[in-house]
Formats: sequence, structure tokens, C-alpha cells
Amino acid sequence: MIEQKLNELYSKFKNELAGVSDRAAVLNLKSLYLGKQGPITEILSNMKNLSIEERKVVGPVVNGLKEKIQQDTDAFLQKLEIEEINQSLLKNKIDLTLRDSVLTNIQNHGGAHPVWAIQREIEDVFLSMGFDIIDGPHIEDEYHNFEALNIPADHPARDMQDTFWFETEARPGKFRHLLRTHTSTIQVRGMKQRRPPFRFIAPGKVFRCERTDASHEMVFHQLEGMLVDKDVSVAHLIYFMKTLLSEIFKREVEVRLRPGFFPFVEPGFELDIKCLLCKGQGCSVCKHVGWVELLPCGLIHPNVLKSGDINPQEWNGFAFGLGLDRLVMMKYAIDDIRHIHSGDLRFVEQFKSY
Ligand code: FA5
Repeated sequence: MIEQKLNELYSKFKNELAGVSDRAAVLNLKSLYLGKQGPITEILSNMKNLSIEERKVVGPVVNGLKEKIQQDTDAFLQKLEIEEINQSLLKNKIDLTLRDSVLTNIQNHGGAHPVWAIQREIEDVFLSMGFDIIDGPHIEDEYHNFEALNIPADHPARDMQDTFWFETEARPGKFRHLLRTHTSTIQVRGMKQRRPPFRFIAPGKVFRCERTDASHEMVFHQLEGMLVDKDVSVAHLIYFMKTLLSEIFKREVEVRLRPGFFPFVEPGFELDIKCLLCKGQGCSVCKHVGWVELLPCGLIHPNVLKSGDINPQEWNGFAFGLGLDRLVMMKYAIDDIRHIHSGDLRFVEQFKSY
């Protein structure tokens, strides 16, 4: 009698289960049958009225039914989950053989970063004037960064450039390592690799432990230039610098040359450009003086030529160190150097066509 009642109950459960289609309805059905108010709990609580013999028969049947309902709901839930996964896989299907529509859209192609683009332009100008392009290491030793450039230890000029030093043990006769503070490190390396007359440029990243502001970065770019020949004069230097600037700006720009101190040149100059952002009126980029320091230069100091195994009685030359990021700022009227390497696509996308 009880067994028949349980079979009917199970068939009813199966029929109802066949009619549901979502997780909430399945869980609801399960609690209707197995919950505290459900028929199974009622049957179990009525078992106290049965004899021991009857309980021995009915008990396992009721528990079996409970287990079957549990298993059926679990299987149903699992089936639902698999269906959901399959549906989402179908919906988000990726055809790996298709090219990304973003990539195929010419509008979204990458472009040259403005610093890189201006570096290429300058390289072209100097290549056409017979210069080689050379490279040097970012991690340098203090010999190439200072010593060989006529800046011995304890020389106050070392303080002109705040340096990132590596924590290497100071040992007698051993040079410490640092992140190069200027591309002038390449001067002696370049001189030792060639015999005069020669001319080369060396562009690259430089590093200074400086507080950043509208015109100062800690990592920025310079382009070093060096020409060694006979009877080189300041007039030659000015000619090359003016050619460079008129090629870059494609128009006359106002420049001024004033004395500048760099231990590796004598005489040394600062070549400033009239601030193109404020037209000389004064702004945060030119520190309100109307001029921006762009291109320090000078005639190579005899001691530096000696470091490069060149006889200063026979040869002389000029050198310069152009600040590439500031040149980009002037060329495109950028009012803060920090935009340049911010990684902000809205900034770099403006230069795609250059
Ligand atoms: C030098 O680094 C010398 N080595 C340049 C040189 C080479 C002089 C050869 C003579 C002969 P200076 O520290 O002034 O000099 O830097 C050169 C240029 O780098 C500056 O005119 C400026 O354009 C740029 N510059 C310097 N510091 C920064 C900075 N923190 N952020 C961005 N640009 C900078």
C-alpha cells in the first residue's frame, strides 16, 4: 500500500520535473518534495505509528525514493549547466581564421611615436651630411659617463646631472656602474672605434634622478653628435646646427647662442630656441624666460680627444647633445613633457600621420 503511494509520488515528481526549464524551478520542486513540509518528511514522521516489521520494509523504500529525487534533481541541474555553457560558447564563438576587424581597419593601425619619428628625421638629415649613426649601452661605467669626458671624481660638474648609481662595491681601480645621464658617453667609445676625420651621431635614452615638471623627465632622449677633422671652427658648428633646425622646423626659428659650461667642450655654448609655445612671452615650458635650452654644444676639449686616442695638436672638432623630447615639444607645441611618454593613446594618436 505504502509502496504504491511512494511510486505514485515519484511518478508525479518525474512529470513535474519534465515540465521545468530553469534552475530556480528545479530547486523549488526539490524543496516541495524533500523539504520540511513535503510528503516524504510527512511519511517519515508518520513511521512512528508503524510496527517494527513495517518500518523495516518501509524505511529503505522511503529513503530510496528520497535518494532518487535528490539524484534526479542533481542530474537535471547538471544538464542545465551544460546547456548554458554550450549556449554561451555558441554565442561567443571566435573564428580564429578571421582577421580582427580592428586590425583590418586602416584607421587603427599604429604609427611612429613622435620622439622616434623626429629621431628618424634627424638621422636622415645627418646621414645626408655624411654622419654615421652609432649606439651605446644604457648601463654605463663612470669612466665613459664622466672620467673620459674630463669630469674626474670629486669634480663639481658631476653634480650637474643627478645620477642613478648601481649598488656596486667601490673598489680601488674599479669604475662604478650607472644609468647613463647623457649620450655623451658614446663620444669616447665612438672615437676609439674610428680614426679621424669622422663624424657620427648617437641617439638614445638617458636617465636622471630628477624631479619631473613641464620640461623635465627622469627618462628622456638625447641625440649626440660629434665631428672630428682639421681646423674645425665655431662657424662650422653653427652651420650644422642651423641646417638641422631649419630641416626639422621647415621654417626660420629664432635661436640664440650663449656661453655654456660643459667640461668636455671648450668653448661651450647653450643653443636656445625661442619658445614656440608662448612665442617668447614666457610660460611653464620655458620657465617664463621665453627661451628653451635645446642644444648644448661646443668645440671638443683636448682632454676628451686624448681619451679617444686622438692627437689634439693635429685634430679638433665639435660635439653637441640635442634634447629630443624638448624638440618634439617645440615642433608640435606640447605644453608638458610628461604627455610624451604617458602612454595615453589619445596623445600618440594625434601623430599618426607624421
Ligand atoms: C648634456 O647632457 C650634455 N651632454 C650635452 C652636450 C653634448 C654638451 C656635447 C656639449 C657637447 P644637458 O644636461 O644640458 O647637457 O642636456 C642636454 C639637453 O637635454 C638639454 O638641452 C635639454 O634639451 C635636454 N634635457 C636635459 N635634462 C632634461 C630632462 N630632465 N628632461 C628632458 N630633457 C632634458
